[in-house]
Amino acid sequence: MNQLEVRYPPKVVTIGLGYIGLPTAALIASQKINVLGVDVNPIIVNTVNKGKIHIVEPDLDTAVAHVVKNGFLKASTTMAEASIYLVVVPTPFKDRNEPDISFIEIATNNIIPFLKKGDIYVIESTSPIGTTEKMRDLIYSQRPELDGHIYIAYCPERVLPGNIMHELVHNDRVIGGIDRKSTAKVIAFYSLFVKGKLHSTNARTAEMCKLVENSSRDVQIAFANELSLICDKADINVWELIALANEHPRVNILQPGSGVGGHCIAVDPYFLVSEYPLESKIINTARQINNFKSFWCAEKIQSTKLEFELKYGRKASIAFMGLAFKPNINDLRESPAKYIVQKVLQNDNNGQYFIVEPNIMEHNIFKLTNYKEAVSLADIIVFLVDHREFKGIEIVKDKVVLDFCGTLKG
Ligand code: SAJ
Repeated sequence: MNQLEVRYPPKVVTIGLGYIGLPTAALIASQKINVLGVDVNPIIVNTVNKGKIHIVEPDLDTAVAHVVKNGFLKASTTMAEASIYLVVVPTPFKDRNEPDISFIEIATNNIIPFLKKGDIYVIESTSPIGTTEKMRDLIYSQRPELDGHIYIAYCPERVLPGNIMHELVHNDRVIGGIDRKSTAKVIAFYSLFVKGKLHSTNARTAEMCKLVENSSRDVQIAFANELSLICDKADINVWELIALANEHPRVNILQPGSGVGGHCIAVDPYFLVSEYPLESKIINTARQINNFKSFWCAEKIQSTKLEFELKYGRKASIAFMGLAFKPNINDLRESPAKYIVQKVLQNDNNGQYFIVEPNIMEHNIFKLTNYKEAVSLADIIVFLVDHREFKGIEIVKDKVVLDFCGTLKG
């Protein structure tokens, strides 16, 4: 039997039952380890205790139903004693894009009274550099007798929404302890449920690694978006250009789109920019370029609409194809497509619009239209998200098409 299971009664508390916390809790529980999932939201807690889920993620429903039924996962709004505590709460922004670690602090303060020698404390939440050390100091300031007797580490998640249940198991992880014994102990714990490699480092490097991974993707997407702006002016097809450039053995340009959205890549780079503004020039510029791309798309739609109206002497109708923050998901958080639709509608709310999002049934603000119907009714068709449903869609010749995400590139 694994040494860890002998030393510690296998009881884990995950604080936060969101997009990462709930799948993580279910995965650990699937190893027949007792897990308590703690969340401030009683609706989420009740949902999980019924074996149901509050988010859309493939395979998560069956995983949660199974472990709740077998008694390995329970949810609660209140903390309980355990041996291993995982903090998986959000880190939102304060004013001026500064990260707000108050949820991590609150979770840690709730854990502190339960801590005992030999326990493990891990932060998974995306965090500014130095957060794990700050929490170590907070813990030891209240419980000095534990100094050097608990294991503290940072272990960021890397999973892609839509493929979380697979990636949680198979992705490599970076684990950074506040000291070597913490790193080793936390690696031993994660090896119970992760099949990917577990790479050891210190807490600060692990924190920065998470921020750098998402900033790197943001910078690369900004390059593609910048090319799309140049190509628009130079009358060059950006999709063909990138495909040709990528034939070079050492070039791998990503795809331009209607901007960068989601709760990670559009957010995490600010954690570096806000703390290291002088040093993070490319990262900051990439954020600006990707934000500008959405603004530019909205402007382009408006000028195209105006041109149409001047040419035909009547109002143009527009089909907005996609609202999600990326293809083939139903998540609208920080979605550039949603921003663009809102911006166009705000500027002219008397127009005729068909808003399409095949991954959701209904929306509380937007009236949704079936995508085939929208394409046949609208004068101007705007592809905002490269959903699989839109591929190969037939568009009659007299329509004006704005393809911001390469749906028609073939
Ligand atoms: N996008 C483009 N062009 C591309 C690729 C993406 O415009 O070529 C856009 C997407 O449409 C979307 C945004 O970028 O609006 C982000 O999408 P994504 O698929 O790149 O990433 P996320 O936000 O779903 O997940 C990212 C992942 N990070 C990296 O790939 C470095 C994931 O592994 C992380 O776990 C996740 O952030 C997170 O939670 O931090």
